[in-house]
Amino acid sequence: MSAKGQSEVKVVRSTTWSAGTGCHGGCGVELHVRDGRLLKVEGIAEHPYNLGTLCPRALALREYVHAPDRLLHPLIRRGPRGTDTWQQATWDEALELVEQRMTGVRARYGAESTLFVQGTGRDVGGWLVMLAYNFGSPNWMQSLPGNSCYHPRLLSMKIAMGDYVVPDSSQFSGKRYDDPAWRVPECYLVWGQNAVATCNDGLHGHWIVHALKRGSKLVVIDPNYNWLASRAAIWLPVRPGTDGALALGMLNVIINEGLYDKAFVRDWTIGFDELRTRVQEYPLDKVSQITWVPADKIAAAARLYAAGRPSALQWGVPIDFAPEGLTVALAINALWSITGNVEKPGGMVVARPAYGVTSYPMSQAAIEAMYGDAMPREQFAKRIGADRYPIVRDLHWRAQPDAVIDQIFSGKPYPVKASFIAGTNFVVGAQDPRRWRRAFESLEFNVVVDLFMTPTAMALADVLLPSSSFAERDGVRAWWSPLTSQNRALRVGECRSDAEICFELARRFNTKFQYATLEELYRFYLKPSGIGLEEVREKGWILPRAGSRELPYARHERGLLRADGKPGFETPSGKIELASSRMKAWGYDPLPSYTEPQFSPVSTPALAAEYPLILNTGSRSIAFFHSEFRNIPSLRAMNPEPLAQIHPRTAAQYGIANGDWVWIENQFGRIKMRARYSLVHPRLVLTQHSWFYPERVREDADFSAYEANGNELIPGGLHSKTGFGGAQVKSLLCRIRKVEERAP
Ligand SMILES: Nc1nc2c(c(=O)[nH]1)N[C@H]1C(S)=C(S)[C@@H](COP(=O)(O)OP(=O)(O)OC[C@H]3O[C@@H](n4cnc5c(=O)[nH]c(N)nc54)[C@H](O)[C@@H]3O)O[C@H]1N2
Ligand SMILES: Nc1nc2c(c(=O)[nH]1)N[C@H]1C(S)=C(S)[C@@H](COP(=O)(O)OP(=O)(O)OC[C@H]3O[C@@H](n4cnc5c(=O)[nH]c(N)nc54)[C@H](O)[C@@H]3O)O[C@H]1N2
Ligand SMILES: [Mo]
Repeated sequence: MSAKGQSEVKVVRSTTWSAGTGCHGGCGVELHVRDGRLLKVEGIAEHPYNLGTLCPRALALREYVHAPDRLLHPLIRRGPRGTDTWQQATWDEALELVEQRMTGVRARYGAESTLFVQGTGRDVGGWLVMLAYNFGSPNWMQSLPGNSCYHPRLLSMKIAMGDYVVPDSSQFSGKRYDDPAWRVPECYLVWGQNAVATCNDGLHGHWIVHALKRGSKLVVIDPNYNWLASRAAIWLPVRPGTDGALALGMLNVIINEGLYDKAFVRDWTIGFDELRTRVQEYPLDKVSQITWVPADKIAAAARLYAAGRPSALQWGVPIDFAPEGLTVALAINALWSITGNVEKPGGMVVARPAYGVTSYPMSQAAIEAMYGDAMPREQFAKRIGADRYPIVRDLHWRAQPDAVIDQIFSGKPYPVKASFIAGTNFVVGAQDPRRWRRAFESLEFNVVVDLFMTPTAMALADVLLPSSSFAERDGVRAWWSPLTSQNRALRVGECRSDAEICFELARRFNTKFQYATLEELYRFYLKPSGIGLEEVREKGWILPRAGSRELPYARHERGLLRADGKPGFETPSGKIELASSRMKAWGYDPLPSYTEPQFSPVSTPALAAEYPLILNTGSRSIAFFHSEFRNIPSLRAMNPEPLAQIHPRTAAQYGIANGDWVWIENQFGRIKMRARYSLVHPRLVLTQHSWFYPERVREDADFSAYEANGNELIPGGLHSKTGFGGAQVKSLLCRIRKVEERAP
């Protein structure tokens, strides 16, 4: 106690993740708490990931953690779904009910009839897998058509290169930019990513800014003149959805002008001749016509990128959303491969979970090692979509979302009857959200786990369980590097982490579950690292040790990438496959190609006459993470209303002033947003996504889920023929007009 009778301030070091910031990075933070209240959050200056910086969401954590509308207790629905009729319950009552209802469904229809649904990569995924497998269901899934977030890019790398690569920003070294082995990328190509606001998957957005400060020349491929575009040496304002053609056009220039790395292509790739033949179908005049980017600009960008020794490339989710997103991603793999930028300092380096630590068992052997005989091979094979998509069958360990929605309605080949939904608000965030809602409304029983009352919880939950923020969680995080720890600084209400909730249920569902405590499970995860839980907690973050095989550069030459220890890549041929043997075996085109968006001035000219503008939904705001944070006052103040960016010239044409409310409409519906002048491509309307009004969620008939939500304008089920990519949320059509206020 201090002199004033207040307790001392306790400072707890932890790592950001969900819930509380969302994002896919892991920033080091100090959480200052007193008497069970979070006072403030500060970035840790010496943390190798964020180097002390924090985003507005992390800085607003105090408001988030102590938000007056947080769910503090388990709730059981007493009235019909869709009504605000809840009864507070104890954890025992709530979990008892979940156990009873879900085991009932399991006994009647089989475990596979229950879905385990997550959104993006939060501190939920590993726990949901654990719960699904120990319940006996192979059906865990992401709530996004075509798995169109990162999975197409990840799979493209797995297929072409056998590993995932990321730009080398010296993140594997404690010395960071002072590490003498690291090189500044001469060219940094940012392809469809607003990285400074979105900090994606193991890349802190500011690392790109650091490279620019050190002299990297920037190429930006983006239809919006965003912050990075304004700093670019070359900016290519591409027509949304046509990135596949652009990549093939750039490959055409690099190959035909002989700008590729001949030694690397000869020694480490296969399929170059086929690729050379294929890119002849994409001469620049044709590519320019498709993409709306002048041919000389495309050529200049290709030359600058190919000349870089090294060049780095960071890409964003629009690539996944493109029609046939997987093949677009394959074309971009070919770009960094033929220019010899793989496993080079300042180029693209292989990233794996830190020290092999992962909560995702990605092989039958790994499942057995983690969870015994909970998920036998025959049961695993029942994954929804495995019969339709060979990649789901052979490579991807989840159910395919579009196949799931179809199967809910058809009941074939087996019925779907219940769901456990954690960390997703798909009644807002999924494309054609009404169809997703109808699908889950038809199930017998739904559990939702969230921190707040969302449209998804209102519409669907029979039991609603209160989750915690990362400040209330203990854990270990190994999303590439470094290996980090999360340390609980406080508890709020009766909230529990997803780990705690799923762990308790897994024990109830599987009588043979072999872990007595969560700590035991963490120790199991850490086994491959040889690092103890105490050590991770004490140090906070652990980078790869000197001499470790996790350190990047030329690992393919040293036999450090393949399981058999031979030089090369973990692909069937041991080389980077520019023409993919696996794609061919699955019956797909082994080479990248271009597919036009389904609704576009080219595919549907008559429709485009009626809806002359390109509708692009989902540009991220730094204040929000998808549908989250609109209930947090300081963040909402940054972006109080849903915004649609439009070029001033285009706005003038429709009599729209900056800040006017506008209707955005197309053949699927209409939404209302505020027009915001910006330097987007003049034929574009660029909207935010997943808007709802938390302040009206309990009152409005539709929980305000549709009024300003771009997903209302997007058909469900759009996806690539591989099952990966193609939700096309960024390349539809629309028109726009001012909302005429009626006289009072
Ligand atoms: N603050 C914040 N951060 C986030 C999120 C969030 O909601 N808020 N969401 C997280 C998630 S799950 C994801 S997937 C990532 C996504 O983050 P990003 O990959 O950055 O995705 P977007 O913001 O959708 O778009 C990035 C840029 O692509 C441009 N663009 C739009 N359409 C196209 C196109 O067809 N081609 C090209 N080349 N460019 C296009 C947009 O103008 C924008 O500048 O962000 C993560 N981080
Ligand atoms: N039109 C359009 N739609 C899009 C996109 C787009 O660009 N345009 N982007 C898409 C993309 S890339 C993605 S990944 C999806 C994302 O979609 P989702 O991942 O479903 O994101 P949200 O809709 O915000 O729902 C997340 C919910 O989880 C809760 N939550 C946060 N952290 C935790 C946690 O740790 N535990 C639990 N139990 N709950 C938590 C939040 O309160 C929130 O209600 O949206 C997609 N939707
Ligand atoms: Mo995403």
